[in-house]
Amino acid sequence: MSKILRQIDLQNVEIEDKFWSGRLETNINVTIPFEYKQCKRTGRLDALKLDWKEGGKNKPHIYWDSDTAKWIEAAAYSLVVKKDCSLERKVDGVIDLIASAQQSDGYLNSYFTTVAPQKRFKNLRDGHELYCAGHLIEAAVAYYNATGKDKFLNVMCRYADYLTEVFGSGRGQMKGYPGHQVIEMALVKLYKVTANGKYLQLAKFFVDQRGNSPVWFEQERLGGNFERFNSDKHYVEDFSYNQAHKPVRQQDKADGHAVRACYMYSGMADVAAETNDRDLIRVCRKIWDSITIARMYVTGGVGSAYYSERFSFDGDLPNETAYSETCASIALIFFAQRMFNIDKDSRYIDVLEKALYNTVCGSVSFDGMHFFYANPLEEYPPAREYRGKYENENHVQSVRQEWYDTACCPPNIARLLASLGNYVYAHSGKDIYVNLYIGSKADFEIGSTHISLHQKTNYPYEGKVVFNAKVSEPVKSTIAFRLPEWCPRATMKINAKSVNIKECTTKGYIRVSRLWQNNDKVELVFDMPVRKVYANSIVRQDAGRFAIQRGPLIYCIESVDNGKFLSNIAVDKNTKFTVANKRILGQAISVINFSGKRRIDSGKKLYVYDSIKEKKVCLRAIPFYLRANRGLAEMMVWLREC
Ligand code: FUB
Ligand code: ZN
Repeated sequence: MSKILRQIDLQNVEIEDKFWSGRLETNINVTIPFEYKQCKRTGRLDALKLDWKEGGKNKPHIYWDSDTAKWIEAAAYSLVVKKDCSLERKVDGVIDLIASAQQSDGYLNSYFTTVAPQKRFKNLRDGHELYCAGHLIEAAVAYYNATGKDKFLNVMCRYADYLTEVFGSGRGQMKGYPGHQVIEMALVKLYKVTANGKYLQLAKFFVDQRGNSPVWFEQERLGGNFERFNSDKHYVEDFSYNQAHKPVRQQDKADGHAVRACYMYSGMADVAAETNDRDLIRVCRKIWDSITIARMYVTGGVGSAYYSERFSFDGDLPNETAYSETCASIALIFFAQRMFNIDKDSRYIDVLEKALYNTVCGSVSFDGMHFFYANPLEEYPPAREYRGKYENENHVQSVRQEWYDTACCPPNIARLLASLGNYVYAHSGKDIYVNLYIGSKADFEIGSTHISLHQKTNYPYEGKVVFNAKVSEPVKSTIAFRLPEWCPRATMKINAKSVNIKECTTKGYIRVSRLWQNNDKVELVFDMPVRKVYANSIVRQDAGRFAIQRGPLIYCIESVDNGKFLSNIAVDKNTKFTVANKRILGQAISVINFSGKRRIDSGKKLYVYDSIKEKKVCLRAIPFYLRANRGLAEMMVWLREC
């Protein structure tokens, strides 16, 4: 296997970007403090005091610790970006609570310790203990990397040490694995920071143990002391909900609960990369293809089925009832980045960019205090209200919510945004990869030479990107610039001299190998026309429709701009799309104007014979990430054509 790329350290990237900086500041200044208050208000923090008694307020829940952990992780990344003593003190306070909740054998879980102590590890399928452990480990690693303080890391090493005793293939060890993955990725992070190989081994054990016969979840269900969490409805005997329907190496399609699945695929890629496991990489590639060829929305959303929040079957991508959980797109981003690090192919970052700019970016409001859990591609508020009331679809809302009982998404968004700097570049040896076009300054060491890259751009609304290189001495290196999949034509100049892009592009990267000199300037221009996207016929819901895309942004129409009953609208086949500037929420936004027809009813009859009247209409689309910001509105991504 060729060298694995690594993301560069967060402290080496400084984002200064028209599109992102404001959002990232809001994340640090508003979202992170707001989510702390939510964790406090709902009892998540106090649960760690372990003093809850039956009949008391705020009964701890099986996955509360994971929300607190994700909040710490977000805070840790934000401390790298911006020093903040008062936030650091707050985190230290929570870490003290976590440390005080640790049991003498290393075990740590606020729910099981207070509510069901005799049920520890008795229901791995639903209990979320290893999921909470995973998030806590990730948070501890992030906080250690951010501050150098090792209290939390030591607590989590003790817990992980205990887990390596409990789980494994040895005599007397449990052969089980988590019902909700994430610990696989976490253990690899812990291994990288401690160099303790037993953590990597445990991650590999969890990967390879899953789905072996007899399936662990069946054994524990039939065994004594099985704790039920009212989630049996998700289980059919094929065990696919938890990706345990087959041994992992025999799986070739993304299946089951989408967040669990994509966290697991990310963990598999981690284990494969660290252990040079080609067979596991082969499996990851197959699963990647199954997602991106047949099971992913044009917005980078995955897990289309509301029922069980899961991947369903090829081409099943309904719009109005799409689940497309925010966490699932975040998990897809993790998977994409890991696969890119292994294969160095732009196809992974193309998907990462899609999920980032459309689903994730739109899942938090501009005020930083409202979040989408599900991200449907079509919205008709009365239908949503009905489903919320009678079909109990309480995670799918027409407008962003302040919090959810199951609050996995809000702190996940916060940690992803706080670590955005990790996704812009990658580096290994003499190779630097530019993956995302985000205004930034980044520092790299190539041997003893220091390179600083300064990127300036108005992406995603404009396709021009300028880089200025500062080097401590001339240095031979390859800088690879991603050629986005959506771009039909690009030009590049180095120090005003044109580059033949075709000649130096491999695996979607324009690879510039040269002796870099101080003040070298690279100018990239990506043509950014408005493009129509058509779906393959396996997506029956999109037949006769197209989506609008410009740059990485998917657009949608809303009733606020286009009137009620969006499904009455059809776009002229030959319409011209014009890009115009409009201020929305105080931001300069590129909206897209075009023309079409709207059907008009001739009376109140439900059905009429033979023909219907139409009128010409001017239409406007806005970026999908901006939807639902101007009151309750109908919204539609896939448009009919006439
Ligand atoms: O089970 C914990 C979290 O709740 C999952 O990651 C989400 O999909 C939601 O089901
Ligand atoms: Zn979520």
